Amino acid sequence: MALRLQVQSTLSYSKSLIYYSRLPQRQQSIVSNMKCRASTHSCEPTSNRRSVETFIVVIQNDCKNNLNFLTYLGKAFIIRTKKLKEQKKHRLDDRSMGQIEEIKKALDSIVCKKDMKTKENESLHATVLRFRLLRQHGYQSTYNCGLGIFIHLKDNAGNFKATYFEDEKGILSLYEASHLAIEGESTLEEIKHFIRTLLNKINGNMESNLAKQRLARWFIDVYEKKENIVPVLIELAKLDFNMIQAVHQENAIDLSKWWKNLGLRDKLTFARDSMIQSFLWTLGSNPEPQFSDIRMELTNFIMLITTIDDIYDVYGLLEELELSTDAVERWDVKAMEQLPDYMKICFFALFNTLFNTINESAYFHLKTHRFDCLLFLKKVWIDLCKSYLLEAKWYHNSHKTTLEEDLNNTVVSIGGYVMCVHSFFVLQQTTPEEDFDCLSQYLSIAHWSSMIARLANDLGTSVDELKRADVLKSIQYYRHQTAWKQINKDTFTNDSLLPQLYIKINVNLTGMPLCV
Ligand code: 0FV
Ligand code: MN
Ligand code: MN
Ligand code: MN
Ligand code: MN
Repeated sequence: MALRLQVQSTLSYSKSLIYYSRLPQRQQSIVSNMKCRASTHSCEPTSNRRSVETFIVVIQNDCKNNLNFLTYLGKAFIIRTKKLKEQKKHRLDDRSMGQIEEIKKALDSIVCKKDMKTKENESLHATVLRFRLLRQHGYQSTYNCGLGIFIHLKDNAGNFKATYFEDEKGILSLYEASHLAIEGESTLEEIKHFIRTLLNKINGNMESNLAKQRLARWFIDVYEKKENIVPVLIELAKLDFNMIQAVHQENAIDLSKWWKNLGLRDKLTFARDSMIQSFLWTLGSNPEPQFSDIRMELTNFIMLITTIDDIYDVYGLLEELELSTDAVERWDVKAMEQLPDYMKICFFALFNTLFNTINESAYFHLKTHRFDCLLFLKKVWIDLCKSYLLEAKWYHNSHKTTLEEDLNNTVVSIGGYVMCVHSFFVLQQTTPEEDFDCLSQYLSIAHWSSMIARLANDLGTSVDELKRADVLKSIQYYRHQTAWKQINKDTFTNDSLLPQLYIKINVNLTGMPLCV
C-alpha cells in the first residue's frame, strides 16, 4: 500500500512539474497520457513468493499527443530565444567568461571589506545572500566573519527578532542558507528549526507563496504577479522552461523505449516498474538540458538496481539469492546458468547493460591512465548484491539487528556507491596519477550522501523502522544532520580533486529520496 501511494504521489509530483500550464491544449504533458495498470501475476508458479504490490506506469508510445511537445526542440523556438536574449543583452549576456571574472571580483571585494556585520538598514535577504554566495564559492577564511552576521538576528534575551522574520524573501534565503552549516555551527542549526517551525505555523498565502518560489515553474507565476516586471524576461523564462521540459520528455520517451525493449517489465511482473521514479532521481541530480547522456545512463542503472532490490527483498527465495550473489561475485555470465529463468533474464540484462554502456569509458581510462576502473565497478556491484543478500538473510531468519549493524549494511544497499562509480565513468574527468586518490575521494563523499539517502528512504518507507522507538528516530535524525555537515565540509572547504559536477550529483541525489 505504501508503495502504491509512493507511485501515485510521484506521478502527481511529476505532473505538477511538467509543462508551463498556459499552453495550447494539444501540447499536454506526457504524464497525463500515461495509463496505470495493476500488476497481477508473478513469474514463477510458486505460491509462497511475495510480490511488490504496485501499479505499473506505462508510457503509451503510440499516443500522438506525446510527440507534440517535442516541437519545443525545434528551430523556431531556438531562434526566438536568441532574439529575446539579444533584446536583453545587457542583462543576459553570453560573455560568460567575462561575467565569471566580474562575479569573482565582486565576491573578492566583499571579502576585503572587514566589517561584514549586518547593517541596520540592510535587508535580511542581502545579508544572507552574501553569506551564502561566499560559502558556496569556497571562501573559507570568511566563515567566522560570515557567521557573525547571524548573531544580530537575536535580541539580548537570545530570541530571534520578530522584525527580521516579516520579510518573505529574507526568510526563504535564510532557510536555504541554514542548510550550508558545517560542524559546530549551532546558530545556523537553530535558525533552520526556527524557520521550519515558523513555516509550519503560518497558514494560507505566505506558506504557499514561499513554497512556490522554490520551484522555477511556480516562480514564474509568482514573478508575473509582481509590479514592474520585465515582460521579455517572462517570455524568455517560459520558453526556456518549456524547451528544457521538452528535452526531459524526449529523454523519458527514449528511456521508455529502452525499458520496453529490455523486456524486464513484461517478464518480471512482480517487480516495481520504476521508470518515472528512477528518471526523477537523475532529473533531480542533473536537470540541465546538456546532461541527457548522464541522465539516461544513470536512470538505466537505477531501474536495474530497483528490480534487483525487489528480487532480493520480495520475490527471490533465499537459496536463489545465494546463487545470484555468487554469480555476480564470479562476474561471469557462465555462472548464470545455475540461476532460475527469471533471475537469468534480470542478471543477463544487467551484465549486458554494464558492458554496453561502460566499455567505452573503461577503455578510455585504461588507455589514457592505465587505470583499470572495471575493478571498482566490479567491487561496488558485488558489494551491493552482498548487502542485499545479508538483508534477505536477516529477513528470512527474523534476525533483529542493532542500529549500527543495520546502518553499516544499509548504507551500502541504498545503491549510492554504485551510482557514484557510474558517475565516475560517465564523467571521464581525472588526471593519471590522481586516479586512485580521486576514486577514494569519490567514495568518501558517496558515503555521506548514501547515509542521508538511506535515512531519508527508511524514514519515508520502512514501516519497521517507524515502529521502533523514538530513540531510533532521533539517532537517525542526528546522523542525518551529521552527514549533511560532512557533505557541506567536503563541498565547500576541501581542496578537492573531485569535479564540481560529481559533487553536485551527490548532493542532489541526496535530496531526491525526500521527493520521490
Ligand atoms: C529504494 O527502494 C529505491 F528507490 C531504489 C532501490 C532505487 C535506488 C536509487 C538510487 C541508487 C539512486 P527501497 O526502499 O525498496 O530500497 P531498500 O534498499 O530500502 O530496499
Ligand atoms: Mn526494497
Ligand atoms: Mn532492499
Ligand atoms: Mn526502503
Ligand atoms: Mn532498513
